Amino acid sequence: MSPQITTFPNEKPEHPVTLLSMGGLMTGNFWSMFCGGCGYGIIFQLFDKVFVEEKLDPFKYPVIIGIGCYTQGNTLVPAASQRVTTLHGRAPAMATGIKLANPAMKPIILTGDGDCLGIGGNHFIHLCRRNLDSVVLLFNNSIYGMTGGQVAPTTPQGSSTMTTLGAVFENRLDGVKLALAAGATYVARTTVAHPRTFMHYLKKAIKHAGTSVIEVVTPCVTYFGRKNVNDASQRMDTGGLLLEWIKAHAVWNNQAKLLSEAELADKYVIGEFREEDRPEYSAEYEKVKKKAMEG
Ligand SMILES: Cc1ncc(C[n+]2csc(CCOP(=O)(O)OP(=O)(O)O)c2C)c(N)n1
Ligand code: SF4
Repeated sequence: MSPQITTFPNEKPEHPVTLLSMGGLMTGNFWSMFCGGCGYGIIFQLFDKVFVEEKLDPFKYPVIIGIGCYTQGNTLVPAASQRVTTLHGRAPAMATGIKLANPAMKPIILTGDGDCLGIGGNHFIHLCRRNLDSVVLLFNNSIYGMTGGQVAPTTPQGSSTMTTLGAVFENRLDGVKLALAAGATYVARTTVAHPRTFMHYLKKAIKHAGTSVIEVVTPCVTYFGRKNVNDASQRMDTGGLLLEWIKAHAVWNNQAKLLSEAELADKYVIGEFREEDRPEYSAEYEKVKKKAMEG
């Protein structure tokens, strides 16, 4: 994709890095197509800020994007980023190909809870197992947003969704535990309500050699918030109410040790869970290639 960026006559860009938006493209007026109160705008703002603060060359960090509401963020990443929008759940396969073809690249995978833990669960497991040098930003909004609010693997028990009659009774899948079990070597979880922590973790993940997984809990006002109430029985139909709920339900991992399974059932345990050095897939693959070339 060309690093050349364009602005549109009616658009008033306030974004510090990217001056192009899909909304601007389509209407000449709007900054993005995310719902008001959605967390994705915040995430992309912070993502770009990390590139500026760390003086990263976006060209070296191809952005591999799954399918979900966040996919339109492909217009909000730094202008010089190379972007690939993949099939639903298949970003890890694309990232693996890119990394093996050009080990100097470090793919950054943007994926939703449905994309990564639902339809792409198998691909995600094997990316972590191989410890491919890449960063996975796993956006957990507790729902399938783009397709209309269906129950997701991450929807908390007892919640209400567009496709469940009464409360959700299924067990919730924990993306962090899955990444740890599968072998990812940097694993963390944070929320949109903890922006500095998110930036800190992302900076570490970019420097880490191996598979880094950062789950980011983010509000979907339209399909999760609007269908559910907070502890004061208010419908969480604004970004503020849902962000406050996320913050109140986020528990740091050292405090979580003092809580029971039942107490943690509707919580998001945040913090860093693993940071270790282990042989990285593309480096090992290069050794095999060298050996083969030597005959
Ligand atoms: C193979 C395939 N199956 C289903 C779909 C339909 N689909 C598109 S996005 C999506 C849900 C995405 O949810 P998530 O990854 O959680 O992202 P969100 O929209 O919540 O940000 C689904 C089921 C698809 N595009 N391709
Ligand atoms: S449906 Fe939910 S996740 Fe999608 S843009 Fe709207 S608030 Fe964000």
